[in-house]
Amino acid sequence: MPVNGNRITVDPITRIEGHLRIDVEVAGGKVSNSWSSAQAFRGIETIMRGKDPRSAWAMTQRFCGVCTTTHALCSIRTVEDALGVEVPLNAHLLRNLVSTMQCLQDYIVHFYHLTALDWVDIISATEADPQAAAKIAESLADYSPVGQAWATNSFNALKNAKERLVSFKTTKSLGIYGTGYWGHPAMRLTPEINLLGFAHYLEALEYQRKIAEAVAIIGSKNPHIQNLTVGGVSTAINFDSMAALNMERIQWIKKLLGEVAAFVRGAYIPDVIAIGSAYKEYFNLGKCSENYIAVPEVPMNSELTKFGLKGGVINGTQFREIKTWKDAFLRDGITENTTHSWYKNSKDTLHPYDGDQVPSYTDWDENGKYSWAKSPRFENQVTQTGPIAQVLAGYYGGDPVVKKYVDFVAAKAGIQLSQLNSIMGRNAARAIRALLMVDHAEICLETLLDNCKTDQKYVNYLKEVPQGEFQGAGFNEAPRGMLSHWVKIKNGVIENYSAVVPSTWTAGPRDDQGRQGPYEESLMNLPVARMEEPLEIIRSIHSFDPCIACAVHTVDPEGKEGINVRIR
Ligand code: NFE
Repeated sequence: MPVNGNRITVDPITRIEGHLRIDVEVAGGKVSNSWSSAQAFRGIETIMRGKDPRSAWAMTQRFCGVCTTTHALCSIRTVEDALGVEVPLNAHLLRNLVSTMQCLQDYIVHFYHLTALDWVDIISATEADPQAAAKIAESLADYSPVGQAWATNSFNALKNAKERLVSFKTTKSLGIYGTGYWGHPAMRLTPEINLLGFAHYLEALEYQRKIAEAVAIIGSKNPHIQNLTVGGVSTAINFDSMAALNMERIQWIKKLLGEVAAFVRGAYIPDVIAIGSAYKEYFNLGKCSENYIAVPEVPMNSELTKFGLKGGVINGTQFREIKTWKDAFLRDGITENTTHSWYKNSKDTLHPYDGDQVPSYTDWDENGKYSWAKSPRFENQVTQTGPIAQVLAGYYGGDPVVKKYVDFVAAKAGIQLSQLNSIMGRNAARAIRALLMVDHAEICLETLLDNCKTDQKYVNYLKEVPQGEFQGAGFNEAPRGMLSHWVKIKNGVIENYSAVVPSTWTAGPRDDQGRQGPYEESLMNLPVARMEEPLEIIRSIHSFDPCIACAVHTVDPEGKEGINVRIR
């Protein structure tokens, strides 16, 4: 960890997707300045030019190896929007299942495998008493929305987990666990809670795999699903056919989803509340912008007027509902600024339809350009996307189920709604959203089974791309927040393609007015106990679940003439 006087550079931040560099200045034990720099660039949008728009979804899901399905889905919605194609309800329901289950996998992986070890000291867990840990585990039933202790919290399971860990330690086989900040003064859990956390870390590997399997059954492959087509899905639905999505496969998905639902309700939620309660001050640290945006998600009719989850723009506590993806203020309000990003554009601030992005790498310059990510803004405001925005849109929009879950977690953790805007609050909001994903996946599955009794249509196949000029936008609430894709189509092929990605909204650098992006804001005033081991910084950045592979998209680093490169 390079430390230079009062400067810390963390490069790369690990346990994230992609390459992110964070720089901070520390004064009086607290962060006094901060910079977030996306360090990788790559590109797919430029490749899209001249391609058949019906193929865009298959290519754009390669933006990322994590949220592949979200780009596929957003892309296909974009082309359908541009060409005015209506999608049958069954196809929406299958797509919703993919989308909600993908979020579930992402959330489980994030909490247990990407951030848990920022809070759980596994070396301390080797000192735990499994009997005492099992007792604590029983008491965590109170933190579960279904009031049940997690089934495998037994003495034997915890004893096995401890023995496993002790054997890793004594044989010096800690591997990827070898370099954690164990024994750091900011680590505070008892050995018993650390043991519980580690046991669930191991179990979570299995549950994230189960939900990924359910996505693969529908999508034929995961990552990178194969079952989309403009106008619907290519997954034929026939309950009696071995060659289609049949009753056996549906039941298999139902079983996997049920097991994951039990894990989320019985282990994930109680763990987040227990860890959050032990690190209470982290509900007051790491605050960033109080402007939030989330679009409606989980479409429940072909006309795209009915959604399972609400969207909205929130400024402080002021709520404006986004009723549909067509709302003009939504589409008009999004811009991207490149004043501090490595581009030389005709204008620093552009609407996503007007891509004009020329890469211009000039090294890291804290007063000038220092990131490949751009700075998206909504109505010229620094705005956050992500689980907090998603949950607040439901809360302020009056969704009783969202309110019930938020109130439950807030009451158990002893926090106010406003404290979701914090390091621990981001982890809590993500867990709340996982509960919603479970519910909506179950609702979509039941609705599909019901609808299929009388309607087995799953595609309005688009045989040809019409001639003429079209443009359209697609939206998706991805695990990390609002994703939008933008396309211009001319004479049957793509003229321009653009993606404004959740992690870009939060990871972006300062804008033309010098306003920091959300990652940067979240680091300001954060206490740092040890300059050489800046665990607090990692905790804050991890709470956003960064995906920098998504956040930066470009191609042709040499910037050859005639090729426009744009990065999101
Ligand atoms: Ni690459 Fe993603 C999500 C999208 S990026 S993981 O969630 O879209 O923020």
